[in-house]
Amino acid sequence: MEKTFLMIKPDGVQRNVMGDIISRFEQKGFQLRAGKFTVLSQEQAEKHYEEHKDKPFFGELIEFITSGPVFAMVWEGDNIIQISRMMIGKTDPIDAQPGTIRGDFAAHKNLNIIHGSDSNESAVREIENVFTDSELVSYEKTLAPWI
Ligand code: RTP
Ligand code: MG
Repeated sequence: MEKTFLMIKPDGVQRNVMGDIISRFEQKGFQLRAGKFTVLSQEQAEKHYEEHKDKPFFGELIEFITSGPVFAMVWEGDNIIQISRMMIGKTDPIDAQPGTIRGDFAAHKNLNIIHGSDSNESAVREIENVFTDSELVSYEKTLAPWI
């Protein structure tokens, strides 16, 4: 089973859409393994976005992602990385389709509500950056074996 790191960004927290976003992943049939409401440190933020460290928008991105609380989560499910990226929608809300999280809630590229890992390698790095192994909870979903 694949795991991904999803994080409701500071704007998503401020906009009061955390419940709706979590509902979407629950209703899809994915399983929550861990959650942490926290403010990322400078070091965690730089590690999280390390692939963008040479981009001109890096400073602004780090400032934004550390500007307030985020809700960091680990979710699990078949092909969850690809499917959750589809549910999140394109980076720029101009391109994000209605029905996606960014298509429904975001109006600006820098305020796009949620992060989702883009590969298994990123997911492993991003999860380790915020969670310890013992913070990942394993449990059986006994009510819906058909999902
Ligand atoms: P994220 O990592 O936050 O989930 O977003 P993403 O994969 O859809 O997009 P990515 O290319 O990884 O970019 C990370 C975040 O940087 C901001 N960005 N600004 N000014 C710009 O041209 C620019 N490009 C990207 C966005 O807020 C994006 O979510
Ligand atoms: Mg990204």
